[in-house]
Amino acid sequence: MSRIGIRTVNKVHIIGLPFSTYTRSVQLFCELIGVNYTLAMSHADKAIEMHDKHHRKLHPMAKIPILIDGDTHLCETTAILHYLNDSYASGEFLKLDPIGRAHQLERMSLLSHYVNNALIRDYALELALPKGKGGEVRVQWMMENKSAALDAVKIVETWLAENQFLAGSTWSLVDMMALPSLYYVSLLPRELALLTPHSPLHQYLNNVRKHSGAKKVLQPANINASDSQSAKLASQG
Ligand SMILES: N[C@@H](CCC(=O)N[C@@H](CS)C(=O)NCC(=O)O)C(=O)O
Repeated sequence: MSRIGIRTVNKVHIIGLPFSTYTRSVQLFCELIGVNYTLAMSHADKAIEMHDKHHRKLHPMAKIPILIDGDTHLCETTAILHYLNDSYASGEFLKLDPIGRAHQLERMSLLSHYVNNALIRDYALELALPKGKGGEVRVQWMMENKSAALDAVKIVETWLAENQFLAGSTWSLVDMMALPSLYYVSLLPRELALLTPHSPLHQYLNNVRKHSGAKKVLQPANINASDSQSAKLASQG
């Protein structure tokens, strides 16, 4: 597979919300490869309301993030990360050998289809955007989902038993896909914690946050549950 090589870029625009995990995956990658970006729920200077007509034009399922690069708009985090990697990072963040690459793609797919949902949508998000009556946190619901979330943590811990990063000895797109969710999980209060004190995830998160760009993105979320964009995000999970 040929590498496409580094292009120069003035600035890309990420349509998203700063606390959204997938938005953060794209933001994190831009920070790591030094691509300048803006981030807002807007397109061409027009505000976008979550799920509105404009939003659906850019993403048929009205999800975030969406990347704007000149005339190109692209949705779905995996596709966006691939595009940025090939266009602005010489493809360095995925292996080139077919099996090494396929294993990395396998992990990205496991994360985006199962692991991240078990950790965030079906567990941690409830604390930030509770869906109980009168805005109460559904603790019982979280407890019912806890064993699936713990299984998801174990999957990622197994990967870390092999290497310092999630799919090899250096950063890869797998780390981008996982880090925002794993960071949020590390902030859970003790009574709802998913990580044991000895989890290798603590060391991993400490290591990656030594990178100034990673530290900038991996910060506690500032979520206002009464904000309409956040409420719409919560309503879909
Ligand atoms: N498959 C999408 C998932 C993105 C996603 O679920 N984004 C969440 C925010 S982290 C979202 O847009 N939620 C709003 C909704 O589901 O309506 C991707 O990989 O980008």
